Amino acid sequence: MDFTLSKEQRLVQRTVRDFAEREVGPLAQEIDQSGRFPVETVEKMGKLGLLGMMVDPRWGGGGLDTISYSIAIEELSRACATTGVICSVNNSLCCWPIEAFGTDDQKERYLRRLATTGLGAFGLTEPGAGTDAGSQRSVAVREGEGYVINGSKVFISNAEKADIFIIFVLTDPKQGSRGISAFIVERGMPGFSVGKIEDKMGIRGNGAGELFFDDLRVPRANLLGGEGKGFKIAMSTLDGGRIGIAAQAVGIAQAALDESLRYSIEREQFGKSISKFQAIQWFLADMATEIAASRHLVRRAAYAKDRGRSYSVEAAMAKLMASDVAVRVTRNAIQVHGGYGYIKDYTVERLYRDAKITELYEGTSEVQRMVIAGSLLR
Ligand code: COS
Repeated sequence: MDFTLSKEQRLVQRTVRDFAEREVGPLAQEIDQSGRFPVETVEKMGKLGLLGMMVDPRWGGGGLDTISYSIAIEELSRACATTGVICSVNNSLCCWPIEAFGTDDQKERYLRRLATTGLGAFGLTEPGAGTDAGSQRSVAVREGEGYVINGSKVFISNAEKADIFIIFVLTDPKQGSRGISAFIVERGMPGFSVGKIEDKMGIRGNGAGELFFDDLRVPRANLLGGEGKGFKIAMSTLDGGRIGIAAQAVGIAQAALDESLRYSIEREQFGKSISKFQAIQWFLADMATEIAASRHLVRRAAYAKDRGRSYSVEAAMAKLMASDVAVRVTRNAIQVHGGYGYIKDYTVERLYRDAKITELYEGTSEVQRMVIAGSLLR
């Protein structure tokens, strides 16, 4: 595999890095402190073509490959991890399944919006269905030309501001995970509401919250991919989502290395820059090595996806490693900063809190190990 970036991929990197440094990074601390959803950034990302990066231009998307996409998510997350995941959810978890499984009518009505001006959310997790995603409780019952849906979801990223939601509910409870179906629902449909937005340790501005379905009527035209196909749609969507989260983890870790380099060069103790001490140099060397290895795993998964090969295990490996590295690198970045690293004025304090969720959402590290081990033992 040749991972030299193409001219187009380098252009994406330069463009998104420039946008992230100019427009995204300066808001990161305020978003973290207030927990505010950065709606203005979403609008700007739409104008720049970042909301539907991999979507076919026919539906208003950028037609980019997955490597370019992973570079964009890395750059956004390096500046602000909240913004990185808002963008990743829209691209990987909302645009992708509609493009892969939707009808032309659904693409016209929803994908075009998601790729330009809209914002999506992915409703799979329920209070009793986290890692065991197959044990859904929400139910859709056929009625006339459509379905009536009752149930709820929790921890749904973008819930606060999204206008289009892909939700997973049982259409045939007797069939277990084979009885799950996916529906596209819109904010404002009678019977649909967004509940409490969570006050979280990190990634504080992505408006993650509850969804409620109370006799929510959805037309049959909004069933995505056919009855009973929901679990496979969710799992294959998460395979791509995990590339995005792994890229986010690389971006967070890179930001921690950037901060550590800057601080260790400027900070003096015992009459010289602390970067002259081997104890600090070893931290920096380990950080750079682990980040490079994680980035390679992300690009390897993206490369497989772009070539139409299976990428479930590659994505799981990338996410497992990159999230572990992000937590370790951000923790060690605080160590390099000493007491200053524990203070909110210093970016590494936020990066450490932001990094933790990458080991949890879109499948915990244990789920990634289940996917990897399952394939080894099959
Ligand atoms: N792509 C397509 N289909 C898949 C798939 C994938 N990546 N993984 C599993 N499937 C299919 C299987 O082929 C199987 O199909 P059949 O019913 O036809 O045999 C079906 O899905 C069930 O598979 P499996 O038995 O492996 O499912 P489990 O219920 O044992 O669950 C785990 C497996 C734990 C890996 C899965 O539930 C999971 O990923 N959980 C974490 C969910 C998650 O990431 N949540 C975060 C939500 S978004 S923040």
